[in-house]
Amino acid sequence: MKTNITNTIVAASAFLLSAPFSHGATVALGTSSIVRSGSLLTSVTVNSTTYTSATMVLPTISAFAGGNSTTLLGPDSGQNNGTVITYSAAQRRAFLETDFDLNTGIINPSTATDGLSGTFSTPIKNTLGTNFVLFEIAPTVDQLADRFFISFNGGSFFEVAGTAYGKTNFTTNSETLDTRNAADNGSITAGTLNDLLTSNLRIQTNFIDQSVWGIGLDFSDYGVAADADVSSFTIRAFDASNRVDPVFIAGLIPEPSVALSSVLGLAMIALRRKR
Ligand SMILES: [Ca+2]
Ligand SMILES: [Ca+2]
Ligand SMILES: [Ca+2]
Ligand SMILES: [Ca+2]
Repeated sequence: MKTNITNTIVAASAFLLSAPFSHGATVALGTSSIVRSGSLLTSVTVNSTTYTSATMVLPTISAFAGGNSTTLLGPDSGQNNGTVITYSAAQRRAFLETDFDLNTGIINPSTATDGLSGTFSTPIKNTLGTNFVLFEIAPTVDQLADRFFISFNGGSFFEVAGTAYGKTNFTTNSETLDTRNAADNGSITAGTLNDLLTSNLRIQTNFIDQSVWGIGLDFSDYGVAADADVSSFTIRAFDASNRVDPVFIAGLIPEPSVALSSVLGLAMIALRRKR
């Protein structure tokens, strides 16, 4: 009996000590993990740490190859399918590079190894725990978010499972845009980033109400050494039925308090083990 109680206390202590500092696993970012104002993401909370625009680094998109012609998710313009939309290259880039808007994204990359690549102007250090977040859209009714492959710093590709996401409480109010040929008489698949940024655009579907799902990744699970800097990533579609649709991607800059609490947590665990 005494042993059972002791075991229980030891197990409970280990849980309490490890839970706030847990790391090394993929984190589902659901409703309780985000704060937003309408469609705009205000903060993301991972492992008890809250990240804001001050501590999230959005990527600069460096390469793209579409899996089909529908590769931009824009805010609802209120216009019909087939309407011409004129977005500048900067406006298209903003969908993933600068806005915190869950209604916009660069979607449906191909299965090619340069599907959707980005760089971080400030390298993201692989500190303990989650380092990278991604939000994508999936149909609201009983569908999982898209699984995909990801590589950091040009390393090996790893699968991220569709079951690993959390479902947020946000549903998009967006429209999808098709890239079109120069004569604007047919849709084309954007084979390059330049195609994506400069092709003619028309509304493909004028109302997309899909759930936004979020996931947090720990670089350590993807072949990155502890404390190494990550300056680039590449995402590619899992297959033609699973083409991920990112609406927000960011690297996380640890706040000083995070590093300190992690160190304190490890120190406490070490002390317990010594006893
Ligand atoms: Ca966006
Ligand atoms: Ca990490
Ligand atoms: Ca999707
Ligand atoms: Ca898709």
